[in-house]
Amino acid sequence: LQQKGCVIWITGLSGSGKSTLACALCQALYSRGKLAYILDGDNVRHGLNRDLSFKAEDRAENIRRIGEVAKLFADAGIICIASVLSPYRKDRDACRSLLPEGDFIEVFMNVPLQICEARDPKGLYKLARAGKINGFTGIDDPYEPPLNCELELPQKGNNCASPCEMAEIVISYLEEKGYL
Ligand code: GGZ
Repeated sequence: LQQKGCVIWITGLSGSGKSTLACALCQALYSRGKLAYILDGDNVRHGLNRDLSFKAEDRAENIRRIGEVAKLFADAGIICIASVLSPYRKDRDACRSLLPEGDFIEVFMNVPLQICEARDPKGLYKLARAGKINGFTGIDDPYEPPLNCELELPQKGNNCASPCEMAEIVISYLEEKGYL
């Protein structure tokens, strides 16, 4: 097998750009002839995880299942990109522990709440502020930022980085670590 699998776990608030980065990264990998697959929390919740709500134990189960599926992809030699809000540190760490050392690459989309809320692409922050969604991450449910992630984006002093530029930063990391 030519390709070594791994999991790129993108965490961050709603509206921080996780899905956008996942798409840009997937395209950058395809253009290099590498097989990649995106598991997006929001999408997976329409099928495999359609029985789960946003209460803490259901989020934990959502993340556990996505972590297990991501591991299967990595075992198959595929670069699996998981774009999942995954607000609780212990749930992300449990996914990390499923994989061999180095194969779980945590990418933190470090975008302040204020900016995510201003973007509000789906109008969900507005609904949460109006009390129409309860337990919305960042409003009335916590987000625990990673303490030891492999990458943080956008990088310091580069708030204008485009999704493609951020994808290239991840690509460089993968090259450096021998995954590409
Ligand atoms: C957070 C919510 C909620 C609540 C619906 N809290 O911008 P989006 O829309 O696409 O990202 C959010 C997505 C999060 O799903 P995940 O499966 O990634 O979350 S978790 O890891 O916490 O299980 C948002 C939408 O679902 N959404 N209600 N209450 N985000």
